[in-house]
Amino acid sequence: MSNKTLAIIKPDATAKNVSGEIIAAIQQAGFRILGMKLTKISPEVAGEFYAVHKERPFYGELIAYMTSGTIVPLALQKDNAVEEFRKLIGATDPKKAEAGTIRARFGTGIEANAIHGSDSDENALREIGFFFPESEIVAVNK
Ligand code: 3AN
Repeated sequence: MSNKTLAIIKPDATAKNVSGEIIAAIQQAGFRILGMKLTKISPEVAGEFYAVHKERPFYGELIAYMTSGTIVPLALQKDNAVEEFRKLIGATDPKKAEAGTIRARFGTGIEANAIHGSDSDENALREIGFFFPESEIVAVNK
């Protein structure tokens, strides 16, 4: 069980100016921030990040959406981070997400669902390395 996960505050949430509220909810849930940046990515970079979804019907829209505005990737640490974080953000579709979860509070649709969270320990390490290639972040408390 890894203790790290990668989150991305998505363009809908940064556009609504709620990044601070989302970060507060993440910290109140006991996650420690190991890395954080505010950035905008190109279609090439987004395509590489979402390569696992290449065959999905929504891939093109997903890339267009994730490159449409500012995003905030965060490398996070907590025991059982991947599972704990997915509980905190709720279901992919904000309408189906449990009340109080980040997607229920801030998401507006299955695409504009406010936040990304890694779906496995293996992907968490790959995704953290993708946005935070500095070895000390990936290695903290390994
Ligand atoms: P999750 O982010 O909850 O792990 P995935 O891995 O199924 O969800 O999908 C990755 C991202 O692709 C989602 N966060 C969402 O933004 C987008 N997505 C998923 N399903 C759809 C869909 N049916 N239509 C449009 N976008 C979708």
